[in-house]
Amino acid sequence: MSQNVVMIGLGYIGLPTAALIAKNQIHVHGVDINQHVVDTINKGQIHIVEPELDIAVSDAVKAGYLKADTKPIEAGAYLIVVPTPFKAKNEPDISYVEAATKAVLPLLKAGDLYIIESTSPVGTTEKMMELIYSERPELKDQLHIAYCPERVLPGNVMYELVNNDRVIGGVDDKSTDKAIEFYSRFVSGKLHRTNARTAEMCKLVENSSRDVQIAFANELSLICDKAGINVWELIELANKHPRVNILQPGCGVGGHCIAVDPYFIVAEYPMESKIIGTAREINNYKSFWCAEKIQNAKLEFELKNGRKPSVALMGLAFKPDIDDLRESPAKYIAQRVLQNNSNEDHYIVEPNVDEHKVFKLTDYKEAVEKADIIAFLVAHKQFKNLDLSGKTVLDFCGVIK
Ligand code: SAJ
Repeated sequence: MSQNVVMIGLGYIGLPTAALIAKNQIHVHGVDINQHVVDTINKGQIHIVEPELDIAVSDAVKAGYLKADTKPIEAGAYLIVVPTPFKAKNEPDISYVEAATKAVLPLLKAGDLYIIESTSPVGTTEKMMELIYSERPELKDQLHIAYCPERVLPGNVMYELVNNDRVIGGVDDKSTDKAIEFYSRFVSGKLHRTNARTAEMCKLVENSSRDVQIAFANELSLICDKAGINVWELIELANKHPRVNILQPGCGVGGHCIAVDPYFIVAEYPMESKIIGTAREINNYKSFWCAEKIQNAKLEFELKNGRKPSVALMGLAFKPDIDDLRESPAKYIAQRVLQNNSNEDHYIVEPNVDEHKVFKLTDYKEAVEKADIIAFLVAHKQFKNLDLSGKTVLDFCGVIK
């Protein structure tokens, strides 16, 4: 197998993976449809926020092992690391995977390795295999085709890419062997072999499992609110049991993975995926419920004090201590609360972001000082130990517990 790798997709996963492969002195030709991304990388710079990625990319480009382009070239291995977004009704859209496959199709030759890393519905790898062999029948059974999901945590990508175990599933044994051989050159975590369908399902199940567990914690928070029980204390006590490990409730589930991947299962197996589907509903409902709670607190305040309150919405990110606001339940809640109330006093706080296109941001200390109602949406470290005396506090994420 030739050493060269073509990486299609230079985003949050593709670029760090490309840099890691290049660090191991394998030539990587990174491909992205966005010319700005290509130019930025070729200058040795990056277009996303991820610790240590800047140095890895700049080193790889300087050493001549990483080059970006808008078109693929001939190589020994092709990695597809593009997004799999949604169509209407929460159905996965594999058109980017398809387009990437079509782009490399004319370049493929016997013995090449073709790997999909993009989160994909079960059966996608086989579908792409059929597409490839229908266009290039002379290559039938001569390619090595596999699926290997990424499972890194944003913010810790450069470490986890190397150290996490990987699940690798080929369309046949030979493909699995070849893919394992490939990853063993830059991954030090264990490489677990399986078939393509199981590997695809494994990624979906990992994130669905977390979603279901968070839904359980969120459901408890709704029950405890009615029952007059402190849910944080309850969970801490229940977790003293050696075989119980309940996660933390929050204002909903965000990010680009856990709030999304379960739908890949539900869309295809709706009758069988009752718990997975309901977990999605509970976690979505939790955000709506938080927004309603804030509205109710405002009305109560007005009835009691004869004036409209000012409100601090604490946090916009999708989880604590990051600057990523995409698919964020806190952002959804802020939007809902501000709807039709824009003339009232709202302080929007996000200490990890300097400026926002839509929201006018306020320093967290100033917001807490000025507001009557403080709603904690994200448990950022800055929010612990603030003086909240005299304030109405809505703690949706366990900042004060
Ligand atoms: N959350 C809670 N309660 C908890 C834990 C998390 O409400 O006890 C919320 C967070 O606030 C956030 C959401 O869940 O809104 C997701 O956060 P996360 O830290 O659980 O996960 P992500 O989305 O940053 O990354 C996940 C990881 N998957 C798992 O932990 C099973 C990561 O390993 C995957 O690589 C990533 O999804 C992905 O790309 O699929």
